This record gives sequence, C-alpha cells and structure tokens, in this order.
Amino acid sequence: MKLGFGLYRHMLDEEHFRFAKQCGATHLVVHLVDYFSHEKNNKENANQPIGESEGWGKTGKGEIWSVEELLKIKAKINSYGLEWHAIENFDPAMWYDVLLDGPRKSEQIENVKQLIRNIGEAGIPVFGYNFSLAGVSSRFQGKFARGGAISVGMDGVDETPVPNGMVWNMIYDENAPQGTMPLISHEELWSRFQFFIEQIIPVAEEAGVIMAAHPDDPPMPVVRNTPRLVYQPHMYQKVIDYTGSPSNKLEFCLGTIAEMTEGDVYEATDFYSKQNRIAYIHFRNIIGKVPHYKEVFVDEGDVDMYKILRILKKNNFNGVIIPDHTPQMDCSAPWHAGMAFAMGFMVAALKQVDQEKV
Ligand SMILES: [Mn+2]
Repeated sequence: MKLGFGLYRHMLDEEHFRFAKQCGATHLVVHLVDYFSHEKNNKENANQPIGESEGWGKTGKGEIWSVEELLKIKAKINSYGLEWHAIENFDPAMWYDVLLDGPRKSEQIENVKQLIRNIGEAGIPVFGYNFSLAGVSSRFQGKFARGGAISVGMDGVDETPVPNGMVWNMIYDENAPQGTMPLISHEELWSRFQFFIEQIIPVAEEAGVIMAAHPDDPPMPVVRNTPRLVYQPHMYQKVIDYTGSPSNKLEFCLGTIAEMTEGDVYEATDFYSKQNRIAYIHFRNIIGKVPHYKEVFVDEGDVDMYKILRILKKNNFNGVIIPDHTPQMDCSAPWHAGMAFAMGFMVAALKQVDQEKV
C-alpha cells in the first residue's frame, strides 16, 4: 500500500508539495477543478468546499486540460520527489449534459474522451469521478470532532430542488431560465450512467487510465430532489458489472461507505478489494449513519481503521490511500494540523500492519 495526499488546485505550489512529502506521502491525488470561487469559501483556510443550496460557485469554462498543462504540473510534482497518482473530479462544465441527458451530450462525451486520452498521454494512471446530479450536499459545519474540532456532519437531508443552470453543486449557466431540475427516476439515472461508462471505459483502457467511481456523499437515495447512484455498498457492484475492463474501478471512500444504512464497511472493503476493483482509498472516519452522522478524527470514529488495513493487506491491495477530509484543529494552521494528524496516524498504522503476519 502507498500513502498519498490530496491537494486542491490552489495548493499546487512548493509549500504544499513539501508539506505532503513531509507528512510521509509518496503519491498525490490532485483536484484541478476550482471549488472555491464562491466568496463564502475562503481559499486561505479551505478544508473542503461547503456551501448550502446555492452551491460552490461557478464552474470553469469547460475546456479540457491539455497534455502540456498536465505535464507541466507533473514535472513540478516529480521535482519534489512525489508521484502523480490521480486526478479527482470533472469540472461540471465539461460534462453537465452527460449528467443531465441534455442537448450537448454527444459533443461533451467526445470532449471527455479526449480528456481521458490527454491524461493517459501525460502518464497519470487514475481518474476519479462522481456521477451525481446534486453532488455533495446537505452537510454543515460544527464542533463535531474530539475537543470541539470543527468538521462537517449531516442532520437531515436538503430537499431544496437544484436550480436550472446548476449541477454537482456548481453553476454552469448563469443565464439559465427560471425553474428547477426535473425529478427523474433511479432507472433513468442508471441509464445515463450506462451511456457514460460504455462510452468512456474503452477509451480509458486504450489510454491506460483507470476510471474510479466515488460513491454518493452523503449516501441517501434522494438528495435535493435528485436520485443517487451508489448509496448502499452493494450498488458499487452494478458499476463494476457494466464492464469487466480493468479500467473500471472504484474511488473507495471509507467514510461514505460507513455512513450507508445497509451492509458493513469491512465486508465491502473485503468484497471489492478481493475483486481488485479499488483504484484508491479515501481514508476517513465518521460517527453515525445517514441522515445523522459526523466526520471525526481518524482514530475516534465508528470504523476500526486497522481492521480495514488488515483486510486490504490480506487481499494484496497495493494502491494508494489518502486522508480525504479531516477535522480542523484549533491553531494558526487548522487544515495543515488536521491533515498532519491524519497522516501521522496513517504512517504508523501502515507500518504496524505491514510488519504483522497475516
Ligand atoms: Mn470521499
């Protein structure tokens, strides 16, 4: 197993590369979408984007990331002794009509295919994505973790319908006509997903890129009047079953899976790692289940993280684990302290489990 670190776009600089390396990371998972353009989300202390029904702000313009741009970032990452393991998330501007089954769907799916080819050409092995209309939603901040550390939680579901011009928490069209996203069935959502996966996976396979699906966060059947794709552990199998390609894998989020009302996070970890379908892991802990849960420090939640690592070791998982989000600690650098705490735990736990006999 390898230890990775996740960085947002505005963190792609010397200070953060050094910080990741100092925390023990060998690999990086990078977000290239700017989620922090909204005035309420302060980049200086950007733990994770939050924001209520109005979302996270505007999308980019929809241009795909070029090979040149990716190689430039990669060279910088490599110069700090780190490997670029994955990009996380599409900009909604690139594929909103793929999600919404809108008029620009065929144009956008071709763009997305080119993006995947670019990522392959730049030598980035994994692309993580979240096939979701409402995106991450219904969560709010509070002093939920040990000692009153600020983290996020959920207490009931946001039922505000998504306005026209918004998808996945971001505004792609400011001039959209008044109105809201129409309610569709789960079957309709799965059929949109099927179109996406059947178009993309052959391209990804040829490009040498692994597509990795994140489950719905929070994992509720319906959020903001939109159906969700993967909100129970067994639903991941349906994602996998669309194609046996080794390019069709999971961005396995332990926190989200533990929040699900059915199944068991240990069984799910065993089941999917046995099939070699986990591309990388979001290693975070929580207390509770939807619709009432809190994100907490990695050592204080419902999940026994050592047990998870032992299962992964037993099934020869050799991918990357990253800390996902963590509570923020009271000091002058709350994000850094939270991340360093999680990474310290992960370094120690990996060492311990590595040296144990199975
Ligand atoms: Mn996650």
